[in-house]
Amino acid sequence: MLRPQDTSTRERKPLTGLWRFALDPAAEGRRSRWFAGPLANAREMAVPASFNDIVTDPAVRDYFGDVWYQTTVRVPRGWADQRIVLHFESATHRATVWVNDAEVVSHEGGYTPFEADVTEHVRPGEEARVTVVVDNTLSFQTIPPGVIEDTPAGKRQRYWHDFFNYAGIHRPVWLYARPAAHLTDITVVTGLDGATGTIDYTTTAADAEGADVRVVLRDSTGGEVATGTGTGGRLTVDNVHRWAPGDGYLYALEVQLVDPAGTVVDSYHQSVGVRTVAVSGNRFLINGEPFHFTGFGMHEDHAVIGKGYNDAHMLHDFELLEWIGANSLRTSHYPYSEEVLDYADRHGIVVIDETAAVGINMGLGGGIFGSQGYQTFSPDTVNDRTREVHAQAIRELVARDKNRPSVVLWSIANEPESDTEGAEEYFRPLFGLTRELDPTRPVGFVNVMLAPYGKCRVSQFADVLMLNRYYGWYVYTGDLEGAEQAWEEELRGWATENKPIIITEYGADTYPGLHSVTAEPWTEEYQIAYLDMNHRVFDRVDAVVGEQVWNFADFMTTSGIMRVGGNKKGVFTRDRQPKAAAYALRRRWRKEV
Ligand code: BDP
Repeated sequence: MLRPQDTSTRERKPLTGLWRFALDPAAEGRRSRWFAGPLANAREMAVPASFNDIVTDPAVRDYFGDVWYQTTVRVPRGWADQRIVLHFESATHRATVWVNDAEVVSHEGGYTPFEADVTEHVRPGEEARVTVVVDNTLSFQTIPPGVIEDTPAGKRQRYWHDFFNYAGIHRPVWLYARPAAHLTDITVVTGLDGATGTIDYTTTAADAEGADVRVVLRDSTGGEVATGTGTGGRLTVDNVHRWAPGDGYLYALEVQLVDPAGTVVDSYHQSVGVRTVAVSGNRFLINGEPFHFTGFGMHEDHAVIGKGYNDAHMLHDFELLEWIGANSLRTSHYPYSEEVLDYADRHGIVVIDETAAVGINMGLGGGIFGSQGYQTFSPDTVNDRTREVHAQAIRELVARDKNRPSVVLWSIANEPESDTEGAEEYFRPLFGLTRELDPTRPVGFVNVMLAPYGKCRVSQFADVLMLNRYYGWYVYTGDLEGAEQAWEEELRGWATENKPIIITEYGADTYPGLHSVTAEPWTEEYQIAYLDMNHRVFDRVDAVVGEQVWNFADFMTTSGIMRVGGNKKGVFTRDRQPKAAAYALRRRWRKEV
């Protein structure tokens, strides 16, 4: 699927703004055909945004089930003779869409795009009604998983991940026009041979019999540097300007579909960063050079808009990353907006790209978030069907982000149960699938404390070890000396595996403004002392090639005795003010005193 673009042959129109919105607690909307007319008893809702925190009604905030969104769009009159497509960058966690009275598409998974050709259902120059039912329910067969429990007070949604289940239409929606004969996909794989860069491209097209493909590669000033013909081929660039961490240099590949008369019938622009990624022994190499990750696990999370995409927030978060000296981030715990990845591509920020497979671990959830009594892998819980949904999530993530130079590593799950036979069986094929889909990038998953060195049965499949550890927080709380010893001992065990190790989470909840002379947990002083202890350990273990603090900023979670207005492990507060640890990290990462 190619993302909507304005080119010489394509045009797009955003459907963002205020839509009509209604809850459907009795799940009657589909049966009663709510899509067949103006949505009754609707309130206004912003798109993109999570719906949860916009209104004051607790019934909306904690709602699970179907919610309905509706808008009308006037189809540009100039789009006659074009194919007209309706495109969603995401709808969390699943959606079905109608255009006027016709059902046009359904999609499972809250963080990847989907679209439908709606040409037969609209008329250029006229208005069309777009209705979407979004369902945010989580079950054992969804990614992430959850369960609806019957309680004396009614049904409750439980889940095993530590962030609020924000839902809605979180990202832009587009109506766009493309030609009947059109490009459907482009793949680029880059290589380096000394100072020469190579770009292997492949393209696919639809309804394009007899058409040929022409490609033109331009540098950042628009100068032509290479051309090619054919649906696939190799371009070479002498004295190539490499994409590198901190230097997000992009070439622009224009792909043209040309009919037998020589007319360009479709044109699409693919940005290309020429770089290589490899793992060699315990080193992670970008362009053949060892790379050390600094940065954070993050969240798409802001006051009021929840997980909704916003240009200003996106830019500001990247400003803070730059300020603090972060060269990388992990899209914990789901694929982030494409706009975020675009920025990372343009600015040389290195990305660990993660699926939404978080919380496949009922042992962990039982301890921390209060949902006990389930076995993780079983025919009634996380099962073969779940794995197929997970596989599809991996396919869609790779399809979406495969051409991005910023993405250097796939993380196919966060903290799943990984010390059991069931886990080994569940994950083996998913690693195989990911490698088959993308042979060019390392693959890993994020290991949890409950499956320490010597116990984990899934890390054998990973190219890179990603570890989340909370020595000095969940264990050895307040005892940084004990934590330091135990942590180093475990890490030295992992180091014997001769793989690069990235510490993908280490962090301590910190209430901004809370201080103590002796470092007490929850104080700003403790957060600094905790990070310092971790850094001493990392600096002593050669295999550690990355440190990503949990978390960039405080974020919203479900309520619970472990959380105070959300998770407070942020180095920045939720409104992006620095805690004292931010300055300490800045000194370490920017090597400034
Ligand atoms: C890990 C999870 C992360 C949590 C974090 C924490 O990967 O999502 O928010 O710990 O407890 O278990 O703060």
